Amino acid sequence: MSILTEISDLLQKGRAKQVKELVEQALSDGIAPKDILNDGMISAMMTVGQKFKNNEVYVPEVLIAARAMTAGLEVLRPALTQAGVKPVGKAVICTVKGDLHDIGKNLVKMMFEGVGIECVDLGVDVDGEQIVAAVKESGAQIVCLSALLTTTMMSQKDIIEALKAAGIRESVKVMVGGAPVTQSFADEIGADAYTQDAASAAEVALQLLAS
Ligand code: B1M
Repeated sequence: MSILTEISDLLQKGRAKQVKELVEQALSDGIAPKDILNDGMISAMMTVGQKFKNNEVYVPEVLIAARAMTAGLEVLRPALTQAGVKPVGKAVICTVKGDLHDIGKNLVKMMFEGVGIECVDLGVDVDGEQIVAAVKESGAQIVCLSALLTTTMMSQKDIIEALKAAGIRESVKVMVGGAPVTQSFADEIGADAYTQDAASAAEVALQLLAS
């Protein structure tokens, strides 16, 4: 069994300690961090999601798999975020109101930090009022909104409306993402950018900062 298959297998079983150790080993074997992330970890979470959908596993199993993913991500963090990158901008980042999924949001944050974008991380279940206050306080140029549930996607729109109501919509670029979000939804709610994954989000954020 390849080490990436082993990581995937252990992650699905929620074995956080072993996932951590194997991610360390994979890095010291010279496997590219993005391959560990995509082929060992994200694909494993997709499998867990599919099993959850089919009622083959339930919330507790999903939760322990998520914990194992978080443990593995912590080991990957230094490899994904090169130390000493000069700050090029600032982003306020969160998972939106009603939504507690934070793995994708944390990944976006890591990728942003990796290209030198400082992040004000508001965590999960965040509403427009909190975003408006954080943008005013931090002077961030980008707002990054993650939503994983079809029922919380509209919270992204609510936050854009809150930015408009506060008169600061034009001072920030709003980026949206998360599994159910699409380019057409992003267009519909008036976001400035949508990307499917965290690495492209960082690339697009750099373009937005440069424009
Ligand atoms: Co939940 N969950 N969950 N869950 N969960 C999903 C999302 C689901 C698709 C599972 C399924 O049915 N197949 C389903 C949603 C269905 C829907 O709305 N269509 C679901 C459900 C139903 C629920 C509950 C309602 C279950 C319940 O209680 N009955 C509940 C809701 C709680 C709440 O939020 N209010 C719930 C709870 C949970 C746990 C707490 C157990 C746990 C979350 C733990 C945590 O995050 N700390 C959990 C998990 C882990 C999942 C799955 C299995 C995995 C999500 C994940 O972390 N993926 C998920 C199934 C799936 O997604 N296939 C599922 C890995 C992560 C790297 O991917 O976050 O998509 P993702 O991020 C990607 C991209 O989307 C993108 O970048 C990343 C890749 O590079 N991205 C962005 C994300 N944000 C971005 C922002 C950007 C740009 C890109 O710019 C701003």
